[in-house]
Amino acid sequence: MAAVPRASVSLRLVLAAVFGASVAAAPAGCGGASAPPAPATAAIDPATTGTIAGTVRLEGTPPDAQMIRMDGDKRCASLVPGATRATESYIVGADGTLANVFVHVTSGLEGRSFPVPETPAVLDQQQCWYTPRVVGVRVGQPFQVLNSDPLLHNVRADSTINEPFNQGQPVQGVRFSHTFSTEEVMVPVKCDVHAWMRAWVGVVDHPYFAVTGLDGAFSLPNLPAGTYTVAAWHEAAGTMTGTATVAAQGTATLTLNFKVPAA
Ligand SMILES: [Cu+2]
Repeated sequence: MAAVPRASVSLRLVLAAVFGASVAAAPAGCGGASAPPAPATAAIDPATTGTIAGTVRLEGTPPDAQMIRMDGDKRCASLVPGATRATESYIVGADGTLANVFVHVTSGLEGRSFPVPETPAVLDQQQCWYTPRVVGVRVGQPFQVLNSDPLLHNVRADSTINEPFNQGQPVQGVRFSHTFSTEEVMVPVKCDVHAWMRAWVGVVDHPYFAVTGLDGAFSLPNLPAGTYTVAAWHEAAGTMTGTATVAAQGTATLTLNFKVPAA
């Protein structure tokens, strides 16, 4: 495949490996009153697919983390060394790589539908903290909230498109299962008992999403050859998009650079 040029223009992409006919990018759209997941369209021949891969970085210096006191709930405090924990609004690795970014395709997949996994996506509560902080789930896929702590949590999803839920979980090991009915990026999740607990759920109706780790990397494999809009969301830095054109059996590189918002 062709060599991959790289640039890092904020709010725009970089891409490579252009091949064959491209699909015009339609306006990004998500949410709305989409119906229950349609039956999956015909399986995609792997020989016709490629990958969008890249890295998300943060430009600028983020505000310092704040220390959270967890001694308001003595049982939380007993689980956490020092009874404090730093906020995680920005988790930045070497060279500015940015973690906890939800990356997903927002256009280019029109007319396609995909099998929905039966395996649940899980949001855990451990030591009075959500793990992971950002999680993706498919429309129609089981979403489970697990309480691994020996104390009461109350998980509240403040969704604005899907039906919200509010569920007490008083017992260690209990799981609450929910299914989202339509796309929503992102659904904020909070705990009514512990005000510092924060998580976000990205609900999409296709398998092309990822959450970055400390290396800022993401990969969206098995995409049919074509042109796609890719959106990235971060809890503090906001949202941005890029575009990439994928060739069959090729890899398009997409660099997404967030800026620290002005205070
Ligand atoms: Cu809690």
